[in-house]
Amino acid sequence: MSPERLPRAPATVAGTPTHCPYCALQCGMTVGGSPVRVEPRTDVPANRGGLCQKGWTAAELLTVPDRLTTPLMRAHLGAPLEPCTWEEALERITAEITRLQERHGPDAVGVFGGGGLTNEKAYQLGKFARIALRTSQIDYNGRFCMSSAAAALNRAFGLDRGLPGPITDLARADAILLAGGNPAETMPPFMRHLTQMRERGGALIVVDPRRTATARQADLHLQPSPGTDLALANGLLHVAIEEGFLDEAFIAERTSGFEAVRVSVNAYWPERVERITGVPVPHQREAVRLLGRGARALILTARGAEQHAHGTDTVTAFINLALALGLPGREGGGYGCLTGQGNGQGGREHGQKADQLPGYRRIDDPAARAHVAAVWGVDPGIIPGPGRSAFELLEALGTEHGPKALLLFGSNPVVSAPRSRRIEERLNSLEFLAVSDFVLSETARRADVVLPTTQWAEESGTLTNLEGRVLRRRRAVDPPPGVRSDLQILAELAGRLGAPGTWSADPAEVFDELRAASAGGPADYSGITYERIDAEGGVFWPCPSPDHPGTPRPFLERFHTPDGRARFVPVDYGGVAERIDADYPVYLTTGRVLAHYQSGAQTRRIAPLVERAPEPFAEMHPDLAARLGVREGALVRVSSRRGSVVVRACLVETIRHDTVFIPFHWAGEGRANLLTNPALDPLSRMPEFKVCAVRVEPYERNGAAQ
Ligand SMILES: Nc1nc2c(c(=O)[nH]1)N[C@H]1C(S)=C(S)[C@@H](COP(=O)(O)OP(=O)(O)OC[C@H]3O[C@@H](n4cnc5c(=O)[nH]c(N)nc54)[C@H](O)[C@@H]3O)O[C@H]1N2
Ligand SMILES: Nc1nc2c(c(=O)[nH]1)N[C@H]1C(S)=C(S)[C@@H](COP(=O)(O)OP(=O)(O)OC[C@H]3O[C@@H](n4cnc5c(=O)[nH]c(N)nc54)[C@H](O)[C@@H]3O)O[C@H]1N2
Ligand code: SF4
Ligand SMILES: [Mo]
Repeated sequence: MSPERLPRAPATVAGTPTHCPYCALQCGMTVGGSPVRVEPRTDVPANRGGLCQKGWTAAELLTVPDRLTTPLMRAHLGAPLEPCTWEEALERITAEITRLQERHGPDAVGVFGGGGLTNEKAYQLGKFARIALRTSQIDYNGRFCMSSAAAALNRAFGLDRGLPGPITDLARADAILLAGGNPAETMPPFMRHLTQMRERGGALIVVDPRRTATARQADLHLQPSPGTDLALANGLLHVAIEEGFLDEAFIAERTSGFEAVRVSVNAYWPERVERITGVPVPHQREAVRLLGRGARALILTARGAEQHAHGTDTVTAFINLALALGLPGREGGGYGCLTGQGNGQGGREHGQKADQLPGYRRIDDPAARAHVAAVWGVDPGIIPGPGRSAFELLEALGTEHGPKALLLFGSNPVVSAPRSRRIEERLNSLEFLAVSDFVLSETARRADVVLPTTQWAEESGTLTNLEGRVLRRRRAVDPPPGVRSDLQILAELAGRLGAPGTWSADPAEVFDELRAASAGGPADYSGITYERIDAEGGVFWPCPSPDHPGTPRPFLERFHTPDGRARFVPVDYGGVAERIDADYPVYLTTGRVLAHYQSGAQTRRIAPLVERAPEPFAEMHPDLAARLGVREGALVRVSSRRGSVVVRACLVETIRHDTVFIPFHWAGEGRANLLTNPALDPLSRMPEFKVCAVRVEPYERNGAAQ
């Protein structure tokens, strides 16, 4: 069913204004009625009355038949998960933590969080790890999401903010280049901002190995081979220099380091870039002219360009281009990344990252430690140092020097982590796993204790959307009896563990503490209150005091580096981590479809979404399929050096001949992450989800071709 054909709710659902449970667009919706329904809000700029099919069906998430409403526990290894009381579940967790930490030290317990958690939960989870568990071993799924853009933004601008300004700026742009994003499926209401821009004469350039629904709406589609964006971006800068599009005044006044970049892109002449990327020279020149001709242009990246073993350098190459054209100095222009999860932005600011304290502070900075310790009421000496990044943490589980127990909130790594068979083995080797979730995800299924938690419309808190705007999630319905919020769970466990400090389960109180902890840090929330968010329709961080208006466009006047200048950084293309060869002759890339969200734990439980996208598939070009002897709809086996999957072939003219695409939303034999390559970016520790080498064969059962 298309989103348009879904029944429209009556004009007004009397209910509570809140936001969608899923992606970073955080579309405004009203939740209410009986049975509970959702309806789009028109007062939220991001969606102005629009929702995608996931949003329209979000109310069904509240009543999925297998909703968890009682804690579950396994009596011993191999025993089934069985209902238990909260007292039993929390006591067991406390006992296991105590036992393992006594034997192996504080780092024996790890914590894994998620970018869908509210700011309050993310903050409390980081605090819980550091001073209730005293473990350094905490990280979260955002490492798999925006970490490369975050690392590149910090390096160039000194601050990691998704979009450089309000989303309504997009409609006023003269040109937008979007590298590796497919918002027509991943954030459908976002498209109206791009459409408005085009209606006003602005040009849309999309860079994607597939001619996606987004690329089809573009004025220019560049279709590079996966993993070659860095060479393309360097090439575009080469052309921009050659054709005289540099903003010399901006470069001189607001940046440093351009000379080294100018020299480094000498080697990226258009014909060479065409050979590397497959993007024809005239398309390269056209892209530069569209970007260079207007005053306000934006360069945006999303996961397609970022989820690479050289993701940070790739984003840096696009930032170099934006800086050379002077875009960040113009209102409505600049560089931005599309954040992904509901709280993709806020979730990366308040301390669930391995190297971070709240307010985007560094955990190895003595002044930051002293400030946060004072807010927490502890000695700075008890706060551990930096821990392992997400994939490295998961990979270390159950090993000699790794954590023996894991507490997991808001992620489903059995489906979403790269090389997921290995991660499954690591999870199985743990002495103890506890998962908080509202459904029995593939990861929760493996836990020793499962805690049933409240979900979006049953709780309140704040989330920071892709614009950097802090929004209120409001409680619209009562949670089912028996479930508790993540904040309640953390407060209970902290009490049982004898943790220092105060542990409120009230989001408003936790937010006030977060404000104090973030004060003076790069992501300063201290001037933001629930009341202000309500009155102002959200507040943009940084917002350092109650009378500060918030910061919609943080880079317009100066950058957040010590000298206030943006830094050019020369970057070189070194190829993808795993090249195609005779054994694995095709590139695999992975990503998303409209109907499903992430690991699918939520959306695979909602009938209209399952109906729209029932099973995994491999998109491939008919010419490739013909060479392989594969027919439309036939089963194929796709194998990499790490594993193989069996999925249905879906033949489309819109993909490159050398590439197949498999969405990652499904578990079991069609799990894309059985194939993916966990080669990590040296700076961001992002895995190379977006390209690896595979072999595709017709799937033969009992010797007979299907
Ligand atoms: N329906 C839906 N929406 C979502 C989500 C979801 O799971 N489902 N998840 C949310 C989250 S957390 C995120 S992070 C965002 C992600 O949002 P997007 O980044 O838009 O999503 P993806 O499908 O992962 O990747 C986008 C595109 O990158 C292309 N691509 C693959 N390899 C390359 C490459 O090497 N270079 C370039 N230039 N492009 C490449 C793919 O063909 C794909 O079309 O979506 C959010 N919204
Ligand atoms: N091959 C491939 N793999 C990828 C990607 C890709 O493009 N390709 N993309 C990566 C990206 S960008 C991302 S963001 C990750 C996401 O992948 P995951 O981290 O697995 O994300 P979700 O499926 O959203 O998992 C969230 C889980 O937490 C639960 N949950 C939701 N809200 C809450 C809450 O408030 N509290 C608690 N306790 N639980 C909650 C949900 O029910 C669900 O089970 O996947 C990554 N994996
Ligand atoms: S675009 Fe994102 S926030 Fe908006 S309705 Fe869809 S999933 Fe929800
Ligand atoms: Mo993401």
